[in-house]
Amino acid sequence: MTNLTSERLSQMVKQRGIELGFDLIGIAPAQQPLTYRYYEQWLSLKFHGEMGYMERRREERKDVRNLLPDAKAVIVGAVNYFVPDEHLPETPEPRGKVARYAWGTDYHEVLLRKLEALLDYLRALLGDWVKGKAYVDTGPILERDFAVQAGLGWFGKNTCLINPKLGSYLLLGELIVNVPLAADPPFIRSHCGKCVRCIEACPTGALVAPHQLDAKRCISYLTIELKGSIPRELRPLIGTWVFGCDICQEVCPWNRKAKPTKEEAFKPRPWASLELIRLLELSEDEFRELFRHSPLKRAKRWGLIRNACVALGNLREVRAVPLLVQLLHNDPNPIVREHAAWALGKIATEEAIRELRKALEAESNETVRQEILLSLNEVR
Ligand code: B12
Ligand code: SF4
Ligand code: SF4
Repeated sequence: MTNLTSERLSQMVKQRGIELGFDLIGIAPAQQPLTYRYYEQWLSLKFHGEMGYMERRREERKDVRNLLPDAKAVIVGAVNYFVPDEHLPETPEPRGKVARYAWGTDYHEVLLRKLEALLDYLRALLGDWVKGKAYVDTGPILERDFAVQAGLGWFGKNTCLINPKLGSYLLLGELIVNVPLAADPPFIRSHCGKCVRCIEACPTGALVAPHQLDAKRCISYLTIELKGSIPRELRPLIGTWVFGCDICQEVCPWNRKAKPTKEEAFKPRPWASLELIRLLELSEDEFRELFRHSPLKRAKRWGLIRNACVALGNLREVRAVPLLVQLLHNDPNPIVREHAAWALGKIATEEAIRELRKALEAESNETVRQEILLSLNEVR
């Protein structure tokens, strides 16, 4: 053991965290989250959609001591990932938008490495008895809740954690430890005031009330998490987002002061802005190679092509017709064929309509046939 006080230990851990590249770091007691009841309510309203993993392991989510039995503290770190638009790579038009958090190297890799280094530091300081578990979007823990408990910020009405100095372009990671560390005071006060910009700006109405997000309507869910068809009525509202969405953060006054990230790994990589037509001809091998270190790999090749079809349909992009036609006739995945049909119906050139009619004769999948029929009906 050591004769360092829990206050001194906390100070040392936080200093080490800042040296490791966290922009904010705080300590919460290892206890129940403050907002567990809101999570239960969210599930009962079915706002999680098809994210089955959000329903599982509720006991662990209820109390971090179910994740690490002799847990004493939760160290919460946040890294600012903001990069101004001017730093985006030059990409030929038409372009698909990618949410900022995904512009650089996969944040899971980046933050987990820092948390593991922090655990090594504690072990070197105190001995091998130190146990820790690190999470970055990777486990049953209400991460924003522990960030609030650790004093890093408040829950915005857009549900994001907002820090008064840095705004909300922050990624979170937690290290649960069996070391008694002095906790920071929680961030109790909301600074949203009467503002409702995020709620008004959300194009799909996903923010159904302050602090309540119906993920089934959220573009981030629709373009990343949803494994099936994007509901037809929501497709026109997605615009050109192909991976995630930033609108409810872009309009937030607390992000006006956002400072560029210091984290090299978060500087924009080639996938930060995507050439939409090029996406349509991406092979599995190219997809794997291009997105190996990118969060975009989560969408899978077919998911990204589905999203590109929606974006190109919304743009009425005539140059995309030949490749959309190829997908409509030849892609083995019915979800891709369905969304290619939708895009062709929106673009509605003579060629697009002719090919939709032709595809109807050959198509055997009922959902794709329905889509073709609806699309043809709309252009008549
Ligand atoms: C599932 C999930 C999603 C889902 C659902 C989002 C959601 N709001 O729940 C989808 C796919 C839509 C999503 C989108 C995004 N996500 Co996400 N996501 C998660 C995940 C895995 C779980 C979130 C969760 O527990 N949801 C359950 C609901 C109930 O929680 P909640 O909406 O956050 O609400 C909390 C509070 O608002 C509060 N609350 C609820 N009602 C009320 C009422 C009052 C009065 C008060 C005071 C509080 C309050 O309690 C709730 C529980 O703590 C976390 C990682 C993790 N394990 O925590 C990342 C996480 C939340 N996501 C993150 C990010 C970056 C995003 C995106 C910005 C990505 C993008 N640009 O596309 C968007 C933001 C969309 C948005 N406005 O939330 C970051 C957020 C960082 C931050 N600054 O807040 C996290 C923490 C990942 C990480 N490790 O950094 N995400
Ligand atoms: S991420 Fe986009 S779609 Fe989701 S709540 Fe925010 S503005 Fe709405
Ligand atoms: S836009 Fe306004 S209401 Fe929404 S999170 Fe920001 S300050 Fe809060």
